[in-house]
Amino acid sequence: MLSENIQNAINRQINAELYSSYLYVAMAMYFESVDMSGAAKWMNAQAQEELVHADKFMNYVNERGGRVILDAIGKPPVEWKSVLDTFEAALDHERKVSSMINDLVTLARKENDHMTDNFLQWYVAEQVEEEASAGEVVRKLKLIGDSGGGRFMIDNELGQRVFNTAAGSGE
Ligand code: OFO
Repeated sequence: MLSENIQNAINRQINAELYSSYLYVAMAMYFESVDMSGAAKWMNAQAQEELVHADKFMNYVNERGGRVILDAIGKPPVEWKSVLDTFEAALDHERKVSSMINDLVTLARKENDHMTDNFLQWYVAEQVEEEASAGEVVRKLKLIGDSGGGRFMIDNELGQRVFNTAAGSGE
């Protein structure tokens, strides 16, 4: 059985994962509006991964006999200044999510909840990937600068990303 504290904290995390998905769909729609369909595809794949993250938490709460309580999802921004600005915002967001996962681990350890601690380790590893993939795009965009040709190339490269259920679920 989950403690009330841990159940509440996981419910907040479920909301954060669903917001992440919503945020990345908003970024995808911004990219569509500036004719960056490859970057939009990258963001849509990321949005689907976030749904897997939320789903894994929901399954875990149910398995432990807890109750998932869904809250309202915040409104994401509509516009960003540039492609680089958007990916920097995605990286910042992932850093915030990593810090939330760290806080959850700290809480699980404080309460001696080894099952939750063990479950959360998947997310600890996943956050390394999340920060690395957004960070890699940020670095490339900084190298390319403002050139139209570079923008075309990176859009093409980002468009190669496909949603991978295995990567999203960690299996
Ligand atoms: Fe769920 O990892 Fe991104 O937010």
